[in-house]
Amino acid sequence: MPSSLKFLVYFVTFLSLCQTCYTIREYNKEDILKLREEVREMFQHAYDSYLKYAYPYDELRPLSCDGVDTWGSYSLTLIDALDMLVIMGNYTEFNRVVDIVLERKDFDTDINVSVFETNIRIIGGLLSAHLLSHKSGMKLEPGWPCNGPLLRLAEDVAQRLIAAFDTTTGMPYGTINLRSGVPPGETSITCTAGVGTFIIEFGTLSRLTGDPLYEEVAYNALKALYHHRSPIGLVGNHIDVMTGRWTAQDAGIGGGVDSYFEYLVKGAILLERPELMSMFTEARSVIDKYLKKDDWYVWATMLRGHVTLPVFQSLESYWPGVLSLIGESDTAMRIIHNYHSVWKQYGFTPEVYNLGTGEASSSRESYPLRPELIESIMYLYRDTRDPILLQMGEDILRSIQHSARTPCGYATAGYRNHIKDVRDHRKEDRMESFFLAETTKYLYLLFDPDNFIHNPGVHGTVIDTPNGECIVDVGGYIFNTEAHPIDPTMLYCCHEARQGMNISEVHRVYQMLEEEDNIHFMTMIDSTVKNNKTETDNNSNMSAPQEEMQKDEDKDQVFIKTETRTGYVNIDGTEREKTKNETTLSELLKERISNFYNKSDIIDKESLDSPSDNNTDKKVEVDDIIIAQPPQEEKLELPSTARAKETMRLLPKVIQDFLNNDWKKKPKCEPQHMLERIRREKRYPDHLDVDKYELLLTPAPSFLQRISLAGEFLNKKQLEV
Ligand code: DMJ
Repeated sequence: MPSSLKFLVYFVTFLSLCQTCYTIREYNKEDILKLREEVREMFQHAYDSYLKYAYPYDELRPLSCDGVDTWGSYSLTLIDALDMLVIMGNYTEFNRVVDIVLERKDFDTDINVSVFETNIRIIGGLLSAHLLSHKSGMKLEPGWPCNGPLLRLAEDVAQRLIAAFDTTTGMPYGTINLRSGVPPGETSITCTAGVGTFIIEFGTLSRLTGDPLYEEVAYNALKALYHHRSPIGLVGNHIDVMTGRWTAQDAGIGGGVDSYFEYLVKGAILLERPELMSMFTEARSVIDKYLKKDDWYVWATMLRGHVTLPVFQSLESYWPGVLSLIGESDTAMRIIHNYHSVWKQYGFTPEVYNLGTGEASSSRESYPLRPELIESIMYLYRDTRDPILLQMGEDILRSIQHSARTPCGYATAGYRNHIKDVRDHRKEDRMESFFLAETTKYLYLLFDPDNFIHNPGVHGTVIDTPNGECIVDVGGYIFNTEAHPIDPTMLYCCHEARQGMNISEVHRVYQMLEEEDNIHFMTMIDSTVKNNKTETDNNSNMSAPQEEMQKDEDKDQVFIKTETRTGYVNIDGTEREKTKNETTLSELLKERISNFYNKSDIIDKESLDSPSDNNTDKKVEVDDIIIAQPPQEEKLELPSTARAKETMRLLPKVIQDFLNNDWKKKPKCEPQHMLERIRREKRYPDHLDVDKYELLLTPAPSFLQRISLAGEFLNKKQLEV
């Protein structure tokens, strides 16, 4: 057969196959909105059932019609579902639930929780609700969005998680006790996503509150992962956060790693940190080189790139969505067709699908109502408007309605370790909170083209903030990995706050002042400082800094040192920079002990904290993986000898109490010290591309400007031209 004829035959066969696979339906606006309403009803059914049968437990059990605590006993589903109420325009219910959530003042509970899940679901949910609250007509606190009760609650949770990052590598532990920090004996092994999925929530917190702690700690953890990549540039699945040693060396884009890659891209866009994009671009090129096979992704050894598992995981379906964010929708479309073919085969995507056999892997066949496939479909539809994506969305809607709906909610499809699975759609008694936070949200947004979330930067809202006017709600929302949207422009409303004034903190100080004990405590500190001065005066030993403090007090100002902050907050609500010679309580303490020991055998904690010069850049090679040298252990000697006891007696009562109560019991993580240590050690160098770009800063970067990375981060050379 001549080759031209052969080509024609192939072409006709191909066309007819396409017709068999997809008869593409046409959707007019009415059809699409009808689907949206069906999704609204789906959400409502699950949400009402949760409130009726499960609240205040974390999750609904959709077969038993009751509730169960799963991740932390913090009414997880309610917080995870909050922002969806705003997206659907149900402001009355949103305002009602916010009041319920705010009945709790903090998250002080003696319970061990996953640092990762608490961050993405609780902190993410609270932050998103905080930023969307202006849409619901709710009364906003002065200083919003840099202030507000939901923001304070989110920060309270973050403060409880922060101790997890106090490790030798700066990568966090996987579990924390919300009251007491890292549980004794906690394993130091964490998955990669558990290390690299904080920059969106923590960056948002830092930009809104003005406290750099969160963003720097999250950024440091991301750099740590990058630093520990294998010589060929891949990362593994689990790492020991104390030694930096990889304990699971399979590289892939799915479970255990997924949101690390997602956060490099989204963190770069949200926080305007192009170096994160460079880190992603490098990771992407080795992923394509070693893991990509015919628009599927497999698992391989991180050291050599040898294929270990030729499988597709349902969790991997977020990947085409990430590619669409970086302008690669063509590639993403090819991949999504593959993933959708698995959905068609089973009516769901099984947790693990064997690419070799073309079958769901045995015992990993369930579908726990995951959002990833519909997430990518939503992103791609925004970019391409290809109607086949609407059809894929409708397929997903139909399957879930048909096989997962129960009289009181929606259920995970399939039994693990059982033949009853996605192949016959038997149900399991679980509805994870992400069904309401993510799956229904992405479905709804796919079918709601005019939703405010899709605003392409053509209109915005001007709001007044303590830092002047600010334009918000211009679109370009960045979804955290639990689908909680963050309005990027709001992060720039608190720009001034970032420079110094911390409104949220000032509010907290006022609250503390209202409580008698705290006034008493501050008066004690204040009078202690005064007494000390008198005492030192009597010894004719008054130092210049103390004289300076006297001047401040003459102005009738009470100041306190907040342990996680860098400065002082005056009683009038302003934040005061530490003057050059000002003495802090801890410095005073150190100085007094030092005087007692005649500066001979005083423990200089500063010097213990700093690694010696020649230690800073030391690396050792183990199993071809670069492992950072652990720094010297912090030693904090307590005044236990007779001499030290004598010193103690000389100290003011308030300091004695502090030493007796806190120091002796357990060394607690001091976030400010941790941050200072991270800055001092500079364990991981910044990516070289940090200096390569000049950012275009505008008060309200438009959706198009922000989303198109090429346009947003202009190479310095381009700017010169
Ligand atoms: C969600 O909690 C998040 O999307 C996370 O990144 C991955 N797992 C679930 C959804 O499948």
